Amino acid sequence: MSVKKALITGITGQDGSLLSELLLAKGYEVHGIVRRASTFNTERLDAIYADPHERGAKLFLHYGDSTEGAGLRHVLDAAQPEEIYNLAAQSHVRVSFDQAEYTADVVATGTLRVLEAVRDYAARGNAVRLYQAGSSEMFGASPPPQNESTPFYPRSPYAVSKVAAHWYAVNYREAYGLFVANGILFNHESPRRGETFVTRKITRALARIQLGLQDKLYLGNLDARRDWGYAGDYVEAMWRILQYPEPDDFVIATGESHSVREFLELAAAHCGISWQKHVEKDPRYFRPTEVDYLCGDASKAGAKLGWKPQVKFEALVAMMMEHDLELARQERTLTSAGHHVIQRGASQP
Ligand code: NDP
Ligand code: GDR
Repeated sequence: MSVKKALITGITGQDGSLLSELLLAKGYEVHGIVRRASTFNTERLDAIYADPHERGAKLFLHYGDSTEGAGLRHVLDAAQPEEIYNLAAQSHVRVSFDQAEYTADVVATGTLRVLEAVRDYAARGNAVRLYQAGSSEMFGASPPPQNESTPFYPRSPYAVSKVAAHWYAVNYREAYGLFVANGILFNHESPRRGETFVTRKITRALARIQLGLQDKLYLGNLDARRDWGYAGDYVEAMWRILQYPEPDDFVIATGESHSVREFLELAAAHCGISWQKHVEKDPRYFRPTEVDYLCGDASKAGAKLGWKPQVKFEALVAMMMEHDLELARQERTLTSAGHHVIQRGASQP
């Protein structure tokens, strides 16, 4: 039997790396698109990357960028995938207010470039299925619970771009009969979450405070409510969406919502910190327009895909806290041995 091949854009991100591991474990050959950078940006893939010259390598990386269609077409021809997961994005909501045009280029037009490439690839006789990474941010100001019938009301350039990408995907499905499916995923986190998203920013900082490595944590709006799940469960949902017999759109969520303050309280309790002494508000972390309350209804995914989240909120917070406490312990060991450890991202959004 021939090995199934998948292509992942955004493979170096939180979801891309977790999805790669899932697909490799299922026996897939995995291809990923990586941006050229002057420093290494493949850290999340280190555990699974083998030199392609080695026998039995199953993970292959190709240079490319969502802002360029020609390169994408070359990668499709080289990789010959049956499944494509379009995860590449400038995915930070706050940053999208500062880099609105770039965000639209990568998130909205970037998806259009993938769809155009897939359209031609399919026209050459290739059977292919495409997963488009949609977001609960598309619901924005629409009140909860949000499901597949909830109207979109995006509140940031990022969210507007994701709505455009969603409708491009629906249009290409209807116009050209392509297998294109949208996952509308609510926030999902893990120890691999980027350090400028609020959950990881909190767990990294509290761990360092606990170990005496820093004193303050600057945050924005603590009242926003999010439906936070575990990223490992959500990449499983992406795969299931593409195995479903027809292309369709699915909300993926836990159905439970918590405020940023609740996340902070639980994380602080886990490491025995009184967070009020350390947390200060900084206006630059507030957004010009905020999404106040997200809580998803994933009953369609439950009924049709048999998907349900495995990791509860409390376990997610504990998992991230434990991971970052270990990182902070390692950092303290180095510091006490006289090494200078650079704390990355301290002044980023
Ligand atoms: P990350 O920000 O961790 O990863 C984004 C990925 O996109 C990285 O591999 C990044 O590369 C890549 N990328 C960024 N810009 C470009 C570009 N111009 N060309 C090619 N690749 C690019 O995001 P997540 O893994 O958390 O999310 C995956 C997808 O799911 C994204 O589309 C996101 O918007 C969406 N999403 C995420 C949710 C979440 O809660 N995590 C919820 C709903 C949707 P590099 O490493 O070089 O920066
Ligand atoms: P979000 O995630 O915007 O929901 O987008 P983020 O973790 O950035 O913000 C969640 C909430 O926390 C509030 N907040 C802060 N956020 C950040 N980043 N930094 C802070 O200091 C801070 N203080 C308070 C925010 O205002 C917000 O209300 C994520 C991304 O992964 C998107 O790509 C994805 O589509 C959505 O989740 C679903």
